[in-house]
Amino acid sequence: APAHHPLNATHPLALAPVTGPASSVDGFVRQFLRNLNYERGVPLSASTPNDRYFAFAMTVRDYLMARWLEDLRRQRVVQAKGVCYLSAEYLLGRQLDNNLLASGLTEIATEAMVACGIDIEELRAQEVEPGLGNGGLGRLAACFIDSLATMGVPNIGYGIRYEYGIFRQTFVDGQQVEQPDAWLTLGSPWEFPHPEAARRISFGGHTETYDDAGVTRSRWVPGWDVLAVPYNYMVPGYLNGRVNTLRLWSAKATDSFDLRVFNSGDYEEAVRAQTFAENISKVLYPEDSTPQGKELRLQQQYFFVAASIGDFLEHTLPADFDIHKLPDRVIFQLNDTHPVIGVPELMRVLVDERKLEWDAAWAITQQCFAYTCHTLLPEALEVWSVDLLGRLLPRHLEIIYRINEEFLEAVRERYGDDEMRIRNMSIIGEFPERSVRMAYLATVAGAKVNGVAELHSQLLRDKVLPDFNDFFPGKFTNVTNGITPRRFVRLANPGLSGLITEAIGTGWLTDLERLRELEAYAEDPQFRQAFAEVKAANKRRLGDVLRARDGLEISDGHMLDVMVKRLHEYKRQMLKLLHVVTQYGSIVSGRVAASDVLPRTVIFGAKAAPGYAMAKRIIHLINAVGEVVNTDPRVEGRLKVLFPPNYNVTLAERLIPAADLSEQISLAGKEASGTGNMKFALNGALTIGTDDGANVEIRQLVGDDNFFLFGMSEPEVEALWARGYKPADFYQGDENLRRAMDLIASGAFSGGDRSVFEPIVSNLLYDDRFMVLADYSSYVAAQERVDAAYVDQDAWTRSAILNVARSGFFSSDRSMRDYIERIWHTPPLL
Ligand code: B1H
Repeated sequence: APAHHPLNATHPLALAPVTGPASSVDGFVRQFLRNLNYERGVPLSASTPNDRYFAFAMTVRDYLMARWLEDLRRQRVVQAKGVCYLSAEYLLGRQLDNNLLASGLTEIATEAMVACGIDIEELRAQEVEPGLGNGGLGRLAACFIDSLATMGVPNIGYGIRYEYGIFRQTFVDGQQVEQPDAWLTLGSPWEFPHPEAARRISFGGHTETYDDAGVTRSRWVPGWDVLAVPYNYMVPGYLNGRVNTLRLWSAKATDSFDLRVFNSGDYEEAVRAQTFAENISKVLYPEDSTPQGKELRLQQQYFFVAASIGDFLEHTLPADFDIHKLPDRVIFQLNDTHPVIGVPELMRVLVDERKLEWDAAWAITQQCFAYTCHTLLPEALEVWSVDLLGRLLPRHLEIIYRINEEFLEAVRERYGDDEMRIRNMSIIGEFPERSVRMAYLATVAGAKVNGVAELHSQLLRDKVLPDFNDFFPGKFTNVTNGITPRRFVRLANPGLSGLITEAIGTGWLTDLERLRELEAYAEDPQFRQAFAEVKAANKRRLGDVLRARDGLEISDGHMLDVMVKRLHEYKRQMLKLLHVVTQYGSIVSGRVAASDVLPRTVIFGAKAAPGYAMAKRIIHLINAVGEVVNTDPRVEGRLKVLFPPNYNVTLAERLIPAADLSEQISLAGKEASGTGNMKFALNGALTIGTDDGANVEIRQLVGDDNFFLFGMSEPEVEALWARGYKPADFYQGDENLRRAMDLIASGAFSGGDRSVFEPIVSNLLYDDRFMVLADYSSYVAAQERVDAAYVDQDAWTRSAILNVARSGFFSSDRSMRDYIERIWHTPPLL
């Protein structure tokens, strides 16, 4: 340890174990006021809500600090194998309540604020959630690090401290307008900057060979560099005294930029150069599922991965560590292809810097990485043009070429000169331009490759990477996604949590399969009644939130039908909307009396990637339909469409517990897993869904009677494509569909202007890549079954309870156990 490290301090007080503040209301108040006075520099009487939020958060932090330091010390001493989770996204959500819960301080802290006359809700409202992710992939990373801390598994999460997270969505005349997410404006009490631990990250330049004692070696002569400054965040386990670390990197200009001021006197140019460097961690790319081959994005990826790998090797490992034993100490888990540039980076460090033989370095590298694939969409598989990669990271491109040569050599040895196969398996693609296929690089380098749900993993093996599966038997595996029950059940749904704990005790929060014990309670009328009351209370609570947040009203007695997720054609928000338009059309044409329609409020929440024109048009249409449906007196208020803007983790925590019906309606074979689907089931919503992603497993577990299945299966989708899909045939063949489409096309939702939504209509009629029209009739029929089932409230509630009782499998703790057993081999540190 360096000289300033506390382990080396000789003062007797420095040697005593660190203790947190006393766990009592008085102790909390004292520490809170101390933080307010000494950290914020204000007296309580003159403090702002933000001051009080900061002092409060710092007090919670102080309690966790002793555990954090102890965990860091223990991990240094034990040197057990741990997981470095490499992820470009962490969609954390608010931290305050989670950290209170984890430290067991909720009651003490609440009483302490009452004692000070402070409204704790006002403090909660101050926190801006760190939206450092797009959707499911980023939220998954956040759930995983929560579970690892709760299980006591050594883990560092590595990522990027974006100055601007996912944009804030607003609607202007029903259309999405993006605002920057300046989440750091008021600072964050949860982060610990460590500028002294900054690392220099290089880019550009060229490579050269040189003679190293008779051996010809290659080396990189970079052209420019930036500093990566780490910010640490606590990741507390649930009531187990453990705290892991999330380490996010922020870009800062190196002094070489500043020097140019003096050298050239060109101040403006120097400042420009600084801005250029600091742009690297400026903003999260808002494309979910469809990465753009932008240079800045590759810079971001290399920036955080090089900093993380370097940090782990030089900072976390002891100075005398034998690098050949690296696989015994760490597994770098690649969250999709975004961190895959870490593969050639580790090779570069081992070969160029540590002077290992290529083969030895490659053997180590192949054991130290594992790759999780999160998609099946071909357009989502990341590729980097050789041109760009070679300009930005010339040495890494050389290394990739050599990895590829040796790999293709091995393929040749195995299959002979099967040029077709070799071209198909090459890490370097040739069309439309020479480029590096990052998923292939990850597959070749990774010890394991996993998909995120059973169906997805099977399709990965059989359809996306069959040649690789053949070549690397045993490399492919599945780990079905999960969600943390601490945030998404305990915190989001205190009513349900209380009910569960009353029935089966507290163990379920860390052993979610124990929810099975609730099955018996599904038959208990009293329990059903209590369960239904919780759902009703959650709806009222959501109503309060939507009223205050957006001025929206939820009507009493309505079924809440919720579809929240990124806006993407494959997820098929249009299918849900066609159902709404169908119902609306039947009412206004008089075919169905409004009084015969089951009252429903349909809630959408979705952000569209700013450059995704069709997605934005669909958002516009949802708002336009809502505007008309909600105000047409003929509807008699029995059908409503609400679209609160800026769906995020904080809103999800209110929406999901209030939902009756969960919409999981992607085209089969397109949604890798989904994780919202799990959150809804665990909060007692019934699912209407296709046989896609993890829906398949949800349905198997909860049972067909408690799940509304519709639509084509994946093989049926394939078969229809093979026959030749003509969406217009479905339009012609279904009167309801024709009416709904015609209503949109007629301008009924655009003040008579037929041109506004024409691109949506013609896309569905003549292209419809995601087969909305093909699944329409099956969907509408399933919705009729939903309507019929909802009439029997008691039976519905029974099904909802069974959904909760049978969904324990979807805890991210279980996902972590699967990763540990199948991939990582990193047991908990007890
Ligand atoms: C998922 C992404 C994704 N899959 C590229 N792929 C991104 C791809 O910034 N980018 O370029 C961002 C995100 N995200 C999602 O991962 C899947 O669609 C879900 O089905 C899955 O549940 C989730 C977690 O595995």
